[in-house]
Amino acid sequence: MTAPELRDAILRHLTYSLGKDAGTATVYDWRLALSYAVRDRIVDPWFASTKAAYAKQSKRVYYLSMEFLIGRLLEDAIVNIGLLDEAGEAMNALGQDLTTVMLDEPDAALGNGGLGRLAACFLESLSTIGTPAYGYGIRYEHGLFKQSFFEGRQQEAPEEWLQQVHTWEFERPEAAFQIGFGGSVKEQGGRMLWSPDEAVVATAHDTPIIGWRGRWANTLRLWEARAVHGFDLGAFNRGDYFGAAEPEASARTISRVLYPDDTTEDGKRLRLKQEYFFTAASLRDVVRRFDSEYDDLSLLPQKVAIQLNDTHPAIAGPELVRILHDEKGMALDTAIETARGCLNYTNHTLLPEALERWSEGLMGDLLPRHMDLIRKIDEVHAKEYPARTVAMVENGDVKMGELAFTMASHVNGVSALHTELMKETVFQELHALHPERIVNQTNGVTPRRWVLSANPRLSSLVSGKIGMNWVDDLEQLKELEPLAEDSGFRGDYDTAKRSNKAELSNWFAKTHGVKLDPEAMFDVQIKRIHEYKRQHLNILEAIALWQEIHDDPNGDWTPRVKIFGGKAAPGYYFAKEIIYLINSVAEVLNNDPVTSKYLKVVYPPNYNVSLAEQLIPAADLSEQISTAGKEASGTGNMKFALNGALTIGTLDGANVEICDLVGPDNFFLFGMTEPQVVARRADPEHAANAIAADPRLARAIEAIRNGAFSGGDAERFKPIADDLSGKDYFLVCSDFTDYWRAQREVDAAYRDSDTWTRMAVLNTARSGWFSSDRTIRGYMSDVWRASSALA
Ligand code: 475
Repeated sequence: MTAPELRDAILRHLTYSLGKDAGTATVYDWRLALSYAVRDRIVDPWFASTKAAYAKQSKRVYYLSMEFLIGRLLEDAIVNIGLLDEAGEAMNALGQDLTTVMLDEPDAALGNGGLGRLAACFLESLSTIGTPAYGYGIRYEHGLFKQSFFEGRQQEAPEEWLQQVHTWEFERPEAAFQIGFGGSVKEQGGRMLWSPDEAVVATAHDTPIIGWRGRWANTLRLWEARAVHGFDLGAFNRGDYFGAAEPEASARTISRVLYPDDTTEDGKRLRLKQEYFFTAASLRDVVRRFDSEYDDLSLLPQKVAIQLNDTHPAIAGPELVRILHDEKGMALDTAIETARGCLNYTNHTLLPEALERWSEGLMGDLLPRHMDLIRKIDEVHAKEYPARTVAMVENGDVKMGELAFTMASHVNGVSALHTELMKETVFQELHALHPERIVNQTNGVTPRRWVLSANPRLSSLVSGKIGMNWVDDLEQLKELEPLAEDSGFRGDYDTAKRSNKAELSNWFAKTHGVKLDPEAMFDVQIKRIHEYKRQHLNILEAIALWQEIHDDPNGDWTPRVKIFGGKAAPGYYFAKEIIYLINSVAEVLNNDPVTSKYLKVVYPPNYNVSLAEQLIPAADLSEQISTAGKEASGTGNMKFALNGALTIGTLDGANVEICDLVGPDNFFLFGMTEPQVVARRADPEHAANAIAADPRLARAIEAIRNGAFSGGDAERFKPIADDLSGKDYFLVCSDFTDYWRAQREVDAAYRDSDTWTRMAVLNTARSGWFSSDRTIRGYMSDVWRASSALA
C-alpha cells in the first residue's frame, strides 16, 4: 500500500465510518480513522491464517490468562505490517502528526504487571512465528486502576479505557456460552448431572494480533459477561426501574474490573467466579472447534495444547474432566488422562501468600461438581502414588498449585533459578513423583515493541550496521559485538542514548514541570511496588548519598536522577508507605540547594506499558534489586539490557542469566545469593547487626525515623524505620552495604563515558537470547509439541 492509498483509506473511514469532516476532525477522530484503515490491512492475513490452520489440521495453542497487558495496539500493527513510513506520510498529507495520533490511544491495561505483559509478548511472538494460537481472557470494563499522588500518597481511580471506541475488536454475539454457578449435582442414567442455579452468558470479543511482516495473525478472544435475560420487563412495568436492570448489572459484575492484585490471592467469591467464567467459556470454545473438525476425542491431546498462565485458570483441569466424563461419557480415568494430555501450567511466583487456595466450602458452593471431581482426581493420584504425603485438598482448602501440577503434562518455571527453586521448595514432593514434569522456559520480551518501536534511534543504528533481520532473529545482535571496540560506533550509540534522554527530559518538563539534566545518569526502577522488589533499598541509598553529598558539597559527585515508577496494590499497606516515603524524600532532595544538582528523585504517577516504552530507551542504569530467590524472573530487566542500560542487580530470577550472557564485567552485581539469604534470615539479629556494622545505613534510617522527610514528624515513617531495624524480612539492611559499594562502582564507571558506552553496547549485543520468540520456540518444542504453520 502506498502513502496516497493509505491517505485515501483514512479519509474514507473518517467520512463513512465516523461521519466526520476533515475540517472538524479531532486527533481522536484521526486516530480512529487511521486505526480502521490499518485494521483493514490485517483482516485478510487474519482470515488466511485461520483458514490455513484448518487446512493443515495444525495443532492449536490456547493461552489461558486472567491478564493481557497489551498497552497500545496502533503502532504495533503499523510497524508489523510495514506501513510506518507510509502512515507518517499519509498523516502529514492530511495535516496531522503520526506520533501525536498514535500517542492518543489509551493503554489496554488488562493486567497487573509481569505476568500480564508476558502474555502480551507471547501473543505477538506466536503470530510472528506463525503458530496457530488463541489467547483467552476477560474483557474487563475497567483495567488496572489509575494512580495519582495526593500530597505524596497513592490515590486510585477507575480506569476507563472502554469510554472511547475500541477500534481493534470485533464483537461476536454468535460465539456465546452460558456459564453456570451454584446449584446441585444429581445422578441421572448413570451420569452425574450438574444443574447450576445461576447462569451468565459469556460473549466473545476478538482482537487480531498481527505478527512481524504481517505474515500471520492470531486471535485474542476476550469474554464479556452478560445476563441470560438482560432486562426484566415485568419489573419495569411495575415501576421497579432498578429491579428491571438488576439482572444485567449483576451478571456484568463478573467482567467489570481487573483485580488489582500483583501477589496476594484475594479471597473473594467474585474472583473465583471470574476464573471459572473465562476458563469454562474458553474450554467450551476449544472443544466446539475440535468437534467441528474431528470426531474422536482421544485425538484431543494431539490437536490441542492449553497453557495455564499461573493457577488462575487451574479450574480448567476439573472442568475439562467434567466435559469429557459427564458430558461426553468418557471413563473417568481416561478423561483425566486426556485432559492432562492437553494441559500445561506455568508458575510465576513462589511467594507463599500468592499461591492460590480456595476453601472447600466456597468451591463446593459455587462449583459443586468441580469440588467432587477435585476430590476424585486427588484420590486417583493418591492411589497411583501411595507414598504421597501432600494432598490437593488440605485443611479445608483446595490448593490450586497442586491441582494445576497434577493435571498438567508439563509445569514450567520462568527462569533457570526459579525453576530450580520450584523443584526444591513448593513442588518438592510432586517433583519427586513426576521428575520429568517440571521444565524451565526463561521469559523473553518481544523485540518489535521493546526495541524496534520503543527505540527507533537505536534500531536504525543497528539496522544500518547489520540489516533488519535482527528484528525476528534477535541473536543476530551478536554481530554488534566487535563494534564495541569501534569508537565511531560507540559515538553513534551514545548519541542515540543522549537523544532519548533529552526527549525524556523534555517530556518531564512539559508534563511534570521538573527539569532533568540529560547529562546526569538516569537510574530507573520501574515495576510494581513490593517489599521483595525493595524500592526501599533504593530510596535508602538515595538518602545516604544525599547525606554524604552534604558532608562534602565540593566533592567529585556523579550527577544522578533516580526515576521510580509503579503502582501498589490498594490494600497493600506497606507498599503504599514506601510510595509515600519515596515522594517525601523526593520533595526534600529536589528542593535542596546544596545537593539537587547532583541528586534528584522523580516519580511520575500511573506507570504503565506506554510509560515504560518512554523510560527504558532513556535509561542508563536498570535497578533489579530484589531479595535473591523472590523475583521469579523479571522481564523489565531484559528490556533494559537490550536497550543498553547497565544493570545493578542481585543474583535473582533472570538476572542470573543476564549477568551470565553479558558478562560480569558488564553488570553491577551485589548482594547475597539465595542460600545466603536463607542462612542470614535465620539469625534474628540480622538487621541490628547490619545497622551496627554500617554507620551510613544507621544514619539514613535515623533520618527517616527523626522526621527529616516528614517535617519533623517522627511518627509518619515510624512503621518503615521499625520494620527496617526490626524484622526486615527482605533483608534490606543486610544487603545495603554491598549495594552502596556497587553503586559507587556505577558512579565511577559512568564518569568514564567511553567505557560505559562500551559496556552498554555489549549489553545490547549479548541480550538477543531474551527475545520472546526464543521463549515461544522453547514452549513449542518442549511443552506444546506444536509447530509453525508458516513455510
Ligand atoms: C513475576 N502476578 C515476575 C513475571 O513471568 C515474572 C499474581 C496474582 C494475581 C495477579 N497477578 C499476579 C504475578 O504473580 C506476576 O506478575 N508475577 C511475575 O511474573 C512473568 O517475570 O518475576 O513476579
